[in-house]
Amino acid sequence: MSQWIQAAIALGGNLGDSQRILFEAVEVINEAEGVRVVARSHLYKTAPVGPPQPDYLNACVVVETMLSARSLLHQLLAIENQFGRVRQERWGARSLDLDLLLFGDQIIDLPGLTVPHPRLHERAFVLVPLIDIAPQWPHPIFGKTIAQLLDDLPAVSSENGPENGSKNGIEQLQSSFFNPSMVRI
Ligand code: GSY
Repeated sequence: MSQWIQAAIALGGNLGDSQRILFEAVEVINEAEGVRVVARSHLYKTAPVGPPQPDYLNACVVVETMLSARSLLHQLLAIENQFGRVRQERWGARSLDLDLLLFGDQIIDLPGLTVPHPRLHERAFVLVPLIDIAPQWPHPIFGKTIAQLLDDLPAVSSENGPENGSKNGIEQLQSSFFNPSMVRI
């Protein structure tokens, strides 16, 4: 019998109607065969990391899945394409980015599939949403929880933040859809 495994996914976008795209992408993830969304974070406006470009909207979800990590990644890439993923340059603006962050406690290093995501622990725009829904999830390599990884992150200067100068370059948006639902890890 196949086992349900919990996985964490990051969503981001800064081209087009990002709020609508992120909402709909979560719905499509939830409708995928063998995948159900069990927790979703708040929605955040975040300062871009990379070349100058518009602010991003970021969020995270936790899913339970019967798929392998490779199959789940293929589903995420198909959903990115379904939303007409546009990416002008590496690290540049895009309509939808879906990153597989964590897959249970598994460590996977195969061509095209690295889990945990290799930059998960460096990115406030990922850790802040993830902490809404999975603060105690241990990073399988570093052995620290998501909350500890965020604590370890150097504070980002407000000069680099979104226009309003919010803390860590991250502003939580009000949204009735992206209200955090916690999941026990
Ligand atoms: O890696 C995801 C795409 N991306 C982002 C993002 O999602 N949010 C922020 N704030 N900066 C980013 N730079 C890149 S590339």
